[in-house]
Amino acid sequence: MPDGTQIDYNGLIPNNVGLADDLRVRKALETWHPGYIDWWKTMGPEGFQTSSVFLRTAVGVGSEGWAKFGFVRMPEYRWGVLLAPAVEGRTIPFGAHKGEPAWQEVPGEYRAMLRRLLVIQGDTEPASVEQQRYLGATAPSLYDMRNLFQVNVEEGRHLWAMVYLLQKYFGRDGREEADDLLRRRSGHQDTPRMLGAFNEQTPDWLSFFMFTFFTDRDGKMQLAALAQSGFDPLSRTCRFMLTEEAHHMFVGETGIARTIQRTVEAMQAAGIEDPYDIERVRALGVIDLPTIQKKANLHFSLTLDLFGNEISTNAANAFNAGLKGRYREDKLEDDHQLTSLFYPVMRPRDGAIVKEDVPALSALNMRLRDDYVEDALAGVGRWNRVLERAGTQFRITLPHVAFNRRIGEFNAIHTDTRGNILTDQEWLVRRETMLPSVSDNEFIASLMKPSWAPGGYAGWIAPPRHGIDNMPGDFEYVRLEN
Ligand code: BYC
Ligand code: FE
Ligand code: FE
Repeated sequence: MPDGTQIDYNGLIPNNVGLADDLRVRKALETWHPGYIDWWKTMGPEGFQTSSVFLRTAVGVGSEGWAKFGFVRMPEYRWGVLLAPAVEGRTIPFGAHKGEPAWQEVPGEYRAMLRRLLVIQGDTEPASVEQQRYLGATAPSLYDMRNLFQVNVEEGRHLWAMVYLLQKYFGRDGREEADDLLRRRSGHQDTPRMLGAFNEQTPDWLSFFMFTFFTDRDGKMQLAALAQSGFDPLSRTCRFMLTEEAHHMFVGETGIARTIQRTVEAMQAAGIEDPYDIERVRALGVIDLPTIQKKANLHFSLTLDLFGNEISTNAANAFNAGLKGRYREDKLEDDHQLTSLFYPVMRPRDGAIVKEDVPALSALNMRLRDDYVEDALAGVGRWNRVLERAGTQFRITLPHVAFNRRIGEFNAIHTDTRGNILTDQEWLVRRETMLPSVSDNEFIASLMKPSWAPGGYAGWIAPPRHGIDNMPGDFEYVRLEN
């Protein structure tokens, strides 16, 4: 038996959940496995299935040194089922069952609610792989290509994480949900992925970096809320997923920082001071700062929709049930039941945007979104330090939360990036000054030329400061030939 921190690599599916002795679940997962590999080969990174990629693989689940690096062909990656170690004597941290022992089995009364949360979480993971599948062909370096593939294989593993829970704890309908997770397709007309942002395109590397910065950060927040769950297997699963998630946001944050860096360097070398002198900046082969801002506006607003409605009985029910907590629930000081507390929610009222106190239980999506915005702002601040150091006045900002929204309180109104309400006509006129236009996207696409010499970088992005696993600058992170 594995002791909980060691991973058993002997079977088809690496794991630290004792699959060797759990015949029923092992069978179910081994039956699902070929369909997964088939999905990976057809919907995963296009054109690089036989390349050797310098990837990290988990070797343990403890906080120290859990990964090892080495060359792997992606279809041979050891996707496994990995849970963070159990916490002795853990109790349900919030909701109506607060203080009772954490559940090791699914509480019957909450079965449907829990299954829905697992399926929604599971659905986003393969969706992101599908969205990113063509990006290898335009990678700005082997370093970036490797990071893309690292993110992709780990999102694949996150799918395994949810499929394990479905198959272990939900029997037949869990198996059906697991099959459906391989059947839906990002952006497909008839069988789309479940949440809006996961049906959008990720057509270029600027989008990829924005996606990993903004949308993977929604992953972080949602996983952090689920890591508090009173259903202990979900909590343990999410706690380990969060250790992987940090790298995804690193890829996004540094990707954008390096893009900004390259732009300001090129502007300085050419003596261009006005960041809005877009034609001249673009002629240098770098992405002008206002276009970077527009991409941030787009991905931020798409991601805010993933938090659902600001006022939500689903969220209240999941909290009461002890299934989904708040961000850092265990660090918060209140009754963890929220029966008599209030929380301010922003909403449009009579042509203005106002804050109203509503019962805290019903405002949990809003609260998680607020925590998300704060977390994202810290990263934006680090982008701005690049601009500051370069001596330019330009700053990247996050648009108002009402901007460009499809879900929730603001879906019926248009605003500008500062939250001023616009008429439909004003919106149509100003839209392209705030969101990427067709020609902005065409310009970005024109820069997306592969740069695959070891140590080489496309002209629009600066090299990273450090290699992966301390590798030297000219390290060949992806061996393209088989
Ligand atoms: N699109 O009470 P409401 C990640 C639906 S990202 C379409 O407002 P609730 C990752 C909703 O389903 C993290 N539909 O919402 C990142 C409901 O429909 P039903 C993913 C939407 O349920 C990058 C109705 O509207 N994990 O891991 O409180 C790369 C009213 O619902 C949307 C999770 O999201 C939308 N945007 O909150 C890879 C965690 N929003 O049921 C991976 C699990 C709402 O009435 N999910 N609807 O038919 C949840 O906790 C919640 O379901 C949500 C929505 C936060 C998504
Ligand atoms: Fe994920
Ligand atoms: Fe992620």
